[in-house]
Amino acid sequence: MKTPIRVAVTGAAGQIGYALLFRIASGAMFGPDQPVILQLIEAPVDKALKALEGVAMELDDCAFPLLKGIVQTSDPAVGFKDANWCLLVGAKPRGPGMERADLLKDNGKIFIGQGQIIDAVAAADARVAVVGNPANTNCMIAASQAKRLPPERFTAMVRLDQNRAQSQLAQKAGVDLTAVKDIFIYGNHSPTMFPAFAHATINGAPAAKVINDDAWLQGPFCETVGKRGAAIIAARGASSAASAANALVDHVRSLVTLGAIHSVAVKSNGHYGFDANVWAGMPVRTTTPGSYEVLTGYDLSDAFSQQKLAATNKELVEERAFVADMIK
Ligand code: NAX
Repeated sequence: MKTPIRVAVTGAAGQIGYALLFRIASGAMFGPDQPVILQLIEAPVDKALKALEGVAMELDDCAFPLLKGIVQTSDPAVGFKDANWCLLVGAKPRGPGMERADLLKDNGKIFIGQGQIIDAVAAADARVAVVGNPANTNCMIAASQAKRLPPERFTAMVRLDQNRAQSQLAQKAGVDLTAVKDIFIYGNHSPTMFPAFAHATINGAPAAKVINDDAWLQGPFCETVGKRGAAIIAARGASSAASAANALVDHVRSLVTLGAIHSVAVKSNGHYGFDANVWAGMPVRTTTPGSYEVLTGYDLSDAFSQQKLAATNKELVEERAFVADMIK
């Protein structure tokens, strides 16, 4: 039996948490032979902590053979202690009439604190994956506080957007989902994201040729993927939860699977025209478990791609400017 890995999850009693924890405990994230200890962190609010108790009871009741322990806490120093993976799902939601700058600042405070504590108490090999929105900038903020853990260890999730794009392309082409490959998300997890279809393939042929409808690819396709979250809220009356949890399972699973090629928001080193030090979605290949190299060889020099990349980069730079005084 392998040594259990410690997986810290913030926002554990939230709706994504509820769809996520059972998948981790069942082995979907780290594999069917990897035991886990779940370290569940909630806000110091009675209602949330009470709900967390209920979630932990349900985890017990699943009798998952791989689940070797559950920690419940509102103290991040306890929750992140020795964690190998820190999944930052909890965040403050945008309230009615709240400005984007205020949301960024309120969440900035949370992610500054969590970045510092993770850096201080998590395991030497700790990896961090951020889901709580605005995910890219929250990730940048957390990484900015780390002195021990390198910034490459901090990733934000754009996998839900990749999965959405893959599904849309398959439906449009009338093919099985698995026929669609190499569709990657560039930039921010927001409606400005760019699902770059230029290099996507369908049954090995260029997706643009198979679909043969540039107006759809540049218009409704990009728009549907970018605004899918809002469409789900409009239909369901609540934001994406099961699909978001599933995407986080995919995000981490791909990051621990050697050779996997997938979209992750990572620290930019200027690739694809992104400003250095914003966290932008781009394609990576997993090199060793938890580590990756950015794939820089995709040609996105055409005018449409350049305009999309510039727009999402601009938004990331603006978000960084909103919180610049906090991360000095
Ligand atoms: P919920 O409001 O259901 O749950 C959030 C939970 O986080 C709550 O239980 C709350 O008590 C907890 N929390 C708040 N502050 C905390 C803190 N400082 N420490 C620990 N826990 C804390 O939201 P849910 O639907 O689960 O969504 C969670 C986050 O994911 C939101 O920020 C949401 O916007 C974001 N999303 C990101 C996606 C992505 O693709 N990157 C897609 C789905 C989702 O919208």
